[in-house]
Amino acid sequence: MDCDGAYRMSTATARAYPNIALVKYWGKRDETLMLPAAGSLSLTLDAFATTTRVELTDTPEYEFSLNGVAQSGDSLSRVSRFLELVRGIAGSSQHARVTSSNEAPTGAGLASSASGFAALAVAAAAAYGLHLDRAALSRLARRGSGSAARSLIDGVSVWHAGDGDETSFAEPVVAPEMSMIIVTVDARQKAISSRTAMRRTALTSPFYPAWAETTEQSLAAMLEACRDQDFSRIGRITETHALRMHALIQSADPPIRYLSPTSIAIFDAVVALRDAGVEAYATADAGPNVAIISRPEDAPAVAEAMQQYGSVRIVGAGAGATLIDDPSLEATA
Ligand code: 2P0
Repeated sequence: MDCDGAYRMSTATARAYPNIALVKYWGKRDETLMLPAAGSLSLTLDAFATTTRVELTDTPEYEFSLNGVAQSGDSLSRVSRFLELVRGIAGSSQHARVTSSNEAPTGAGLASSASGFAALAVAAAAAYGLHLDRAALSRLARRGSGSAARSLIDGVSVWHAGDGDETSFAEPVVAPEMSMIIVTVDARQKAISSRTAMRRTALTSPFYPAWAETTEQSLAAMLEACRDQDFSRIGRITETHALRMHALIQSADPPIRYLSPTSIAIFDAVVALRDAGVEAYATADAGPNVAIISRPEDAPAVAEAMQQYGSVRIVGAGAGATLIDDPSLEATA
């Protein structure tokens, strides 16, 4: 409280980018603390930003607007639960108004929950007056959405499974320069959220224990490949691990399938590109869109070959979530 008895209003704005995993996160070993079944590794992008402003208020509830639309239901309660956590750490009694805008289509498998909670973690921590280092911000973002832990970090990062809350955060990994060619096959919201699908997979797939174990092996191999600046090995691990994840998801009961016939055609086209001498490797998240990695000099050729499958964008390594000067957020509903 200020001396005049009014609560001091504090506002902060942050920008974060999505990340695309090359070694995937799929499943939690602790849903409350959001600890993953295994570690993962990703590239934070330089496109599809989320910009989020958090203003402390004297209102009786949290408020959340996304792309100019006031949110309610699950979307609001997920943000409110996260803010409750931040407020508790800060020892504050104030609520907050969150105003967010996404450049990527929300829920279309372009990891908007990663950029969303990374930006929210950074802005909320600042608005509530918390001074957290990068690892602590990554841990905080993880509580909102697992993959958000990695969007705190520039470029390639590893999110350690850790042995508890304190050790499960992302940190930078030195890796060769790569481009990512994003092929958007379908920008609509997916039918089954990652969180629901992960839970079903963990509960019902007979392959899940093997997935958790082999993902740690894939991660160790990937870290070695990054250290050796071995793009070909990075690519092979990326594509194999993506297809393993989708095989796992399809083995849930009832089964879940995110890849569409067009997604499969793109995976095949990437193999054909390699046969023709252009080294590219495909991955896909919880949706039909496909992300392809290549050396930067090969990206235009890959993009050209993908035009027939959807809208194509070449992106590169971007910055971890950070505070920015408060812009006027445009309503882009
Ligand atoms: C990843 N995905 O590693 C994997 C690959 C999608 C496929 O992390 O429940 O939105 O909020 O922790 O982070 C998507 O899952 O799930 C995801 P929660 P999240 O990027």
